Amino acid sequence: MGTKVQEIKNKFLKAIEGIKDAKSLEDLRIQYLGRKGEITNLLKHLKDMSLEERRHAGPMIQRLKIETEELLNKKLSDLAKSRGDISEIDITIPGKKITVGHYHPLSIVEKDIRRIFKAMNFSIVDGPEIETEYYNFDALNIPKSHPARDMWDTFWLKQSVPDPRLLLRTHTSPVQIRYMETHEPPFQIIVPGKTFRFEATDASHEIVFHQVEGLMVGKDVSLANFKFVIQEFFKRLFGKNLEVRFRPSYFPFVEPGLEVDLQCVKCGGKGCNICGNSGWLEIMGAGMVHPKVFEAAHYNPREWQGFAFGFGLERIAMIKYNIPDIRLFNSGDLRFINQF
Ligand code: FA5
Repeated sequence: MGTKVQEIKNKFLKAIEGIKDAKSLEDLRIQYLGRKGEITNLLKHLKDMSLEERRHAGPMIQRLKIETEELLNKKLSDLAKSRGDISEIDITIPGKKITVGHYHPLSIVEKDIRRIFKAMNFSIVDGPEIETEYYNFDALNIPKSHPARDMWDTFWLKQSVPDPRLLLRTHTSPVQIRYMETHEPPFQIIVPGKTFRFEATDASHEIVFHQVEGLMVGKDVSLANFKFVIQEFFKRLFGKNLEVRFRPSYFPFVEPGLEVDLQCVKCGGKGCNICGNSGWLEIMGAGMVHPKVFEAAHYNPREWQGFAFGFGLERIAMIKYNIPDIRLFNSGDLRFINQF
């Protein structure tokens, strides 16, 4: 009987080695342990043996049966593992910490600005970063030979076709014209976007920066409306009431033109290092839309009036978070960025 058991065992071991899938494994199990299986038959035969033979053969066949079952189970789990059904997961190992990303400070401030103006019923509008000379300058009442063009140092594009002349927009104001060309007043919009100037960088100037343009046009929109809107905007952005003051200034596309100053967010007007001890922060250019700009957009300037403004997003973020140098925004320095 010993030889027979050993024979079956060897045959089984050889067979199981070549098994590659669960179906063949099940066939193998049936072949040996099924109702008419080879090992089952051996067990059935025990009853025909003498007591002496049974004592000897019984435990041997039982051992073979157990070993065969164990090998079949192991093979089944090996096959599952190699298919990726089961991995060796140790559920007691502490989880790996996933570092969660966060918004860049400029994105945080831009989202705040969008939310505040949206709540005041402004629409959010987009425009191209590569602009034509016409929209960036001419339509905004800045003709070719006018010295005011020097206010905006410009990146001109190299072109194989000379007309229209293309540039990287120096401000978001061209979107005023683009929007008016395709919409009827009354309306109020803001235009957040990227702008480019060919100038030396320092703590408050970058080559690539962001502006937010504002434009509100209606039958009787005035600077009083502008003052309310802008004061309300700052109140919601900085979470407190802050005074705003207007100083006369010059931009070819507005008349009258203004510089808007905001009461210093840090010292409240007493004077500190942020406001250069003046108590005020220069914050944006603004004014009433120039009649020539309305004409360029085919509006009747006697019928419509409105205000426009434009401010630097970086400047607002620097004030809000007390950031001393504009170049930090694009520095890629994690010590800076992880503070937000
Ligand atoms: C303009 O660009 C006008 N288009 C704004 C305007 C719109 C006036 C509508 C009237 C009516 P200015 O060149 O001053 O204006 O730029 C506006 C703001 O952009 C500045 O106050 C400043 O915060 C920001 N800015 C300008 N140049 C840079 C620069 N190189 N780097 C970072 N921010 C800048």
